[in-house]
Amino acid sequence: MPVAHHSSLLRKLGPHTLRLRQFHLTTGCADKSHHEVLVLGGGTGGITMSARMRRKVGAGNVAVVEPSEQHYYQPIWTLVGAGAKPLKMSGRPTASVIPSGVTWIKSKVQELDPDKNLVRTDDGKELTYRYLIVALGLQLQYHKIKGLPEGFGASRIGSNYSVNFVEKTWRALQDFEEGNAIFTFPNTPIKCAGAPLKIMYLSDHHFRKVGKRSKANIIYNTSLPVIFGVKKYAETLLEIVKARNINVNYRMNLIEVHADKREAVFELLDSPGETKTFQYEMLHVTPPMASPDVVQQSSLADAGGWVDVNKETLQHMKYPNVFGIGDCTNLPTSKTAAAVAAQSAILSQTISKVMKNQRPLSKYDGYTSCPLVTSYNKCVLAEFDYDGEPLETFPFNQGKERRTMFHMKADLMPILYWHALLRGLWGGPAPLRKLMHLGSSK
Ligand code: FAD
Ligand code: UQ1
Repeated sequence: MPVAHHSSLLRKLGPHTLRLRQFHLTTGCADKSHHEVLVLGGGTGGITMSARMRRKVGAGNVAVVEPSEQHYYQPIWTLVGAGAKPLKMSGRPTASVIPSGVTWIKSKVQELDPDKNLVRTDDGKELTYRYLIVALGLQLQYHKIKGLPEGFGASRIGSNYSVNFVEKTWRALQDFEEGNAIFTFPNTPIKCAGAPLKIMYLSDHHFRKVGKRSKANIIYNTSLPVIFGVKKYAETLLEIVKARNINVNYRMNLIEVHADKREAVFELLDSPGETKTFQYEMLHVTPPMASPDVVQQSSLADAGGWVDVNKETLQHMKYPNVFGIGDCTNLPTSKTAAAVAAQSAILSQTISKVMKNQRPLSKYDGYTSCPLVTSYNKCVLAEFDYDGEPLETFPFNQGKERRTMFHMKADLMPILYWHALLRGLWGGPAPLRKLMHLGSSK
């Protein structure tokens, strides 16, 4: 019987029958399953931890919840936006990165109920677990800027942060004729805080390569009071800005885009109520970001909405069988894949101890890294810890622009990502650093 006929018949039969039918649907169709280890999110942190947990408890005891058919290596989008790599090299089918034998639950997490060790999905599944690893990443909030995301339908505007808009950055760079090239940094925590700068430096180099640099006024409008949070690298980045005649404006936050008129409106964060409007020939938008709604609405969140974990062990502050990794957590370090790598090694050790009813011992030091691409062949490899102290892998000064570091970022890192990190075989460069600095305290 067609559904429409079926429901009109039920309506005729009255409210009692309707209630019965609802009861039947919710009880009869509830799809329940239990997993020893349940991983939420199949991005960098989720796949990495699935691989590590598979080794620990066996593939049959691990499941990962991820709605997307494609898994993306996001760090390469910096080079895609600059036309140096094709977008297609950033994605692989999720099915191909799920560790073999691990269950892929192709659904979206809708509700977290850690008091009942329960997760609900948008398609009505109820998943219970013994141990939960939350790796849900963060949400991009283009909609918080008036005129976006619909403004991306126009030309001369792009954003390396989204698979949908990253190729528009390269289009805008190619279409550039004369005027302001504006790069923004929002008033929220973001992933890879160097990425808004990298595309600016690459644009400068691109304009020089095609002979248009004299026609471009490059402007970096950032909500922050500094160019980069770590002094050592900020000094280098400021020298480059000066040498290449780039204008940096601090405490400016993009709030509105009139894509039809090519106008960008910024609020002046230190003069409440005041705004400044810029005409642009090209605009690169870094959107505001926040923890996923499903995390914010749960008892796993801290006051800021992020998963509230112990800074050293990554164990949840309230629920000892829950753990967090990556961008969705409140770990006070820069949100990067490099940080996820270091966190994954620590979290594995934490979970091993918790599974044996012992106290976790290993301590995450906040290691994170940002390969600050400064041109089509140079890079400053920033590496630092919770205190913003440099924690460099190589035995040379990484505060300098280097060709070797560019090739590491562009050619070596993707291999390390797909073949080592996602297989749970790369826990960050700490062992390499110790080897390279034999005899020193780092
Ligand atoms: P993600 O990898 O984003 O994964 C989150 C996953 O959760 C996604 O697969 C998503 O589909 C899924 N998800 C979301 N909501 C739900 C839900 N409700 N239910 C189920 N699943 C859900 N890092 C570096 O180390 N070096 C770099 O040079 C670098 N450059 C970058 C440049 C750019 C332009 C960008 C965008 C990022 C860059 N990063 C870089 C950052 C890096 O990509 C992230 O920090 C890293 O991917 C974080 O991993 P994650 O697992 O926390 O989140
Ligand atoms: C890293 O481990 C990592 O994760 C795989 C990245 O993401 C792509 C990075 O960008 C960097 C720089 C590291 C750190 C690795 C080394 C060898 C310094």
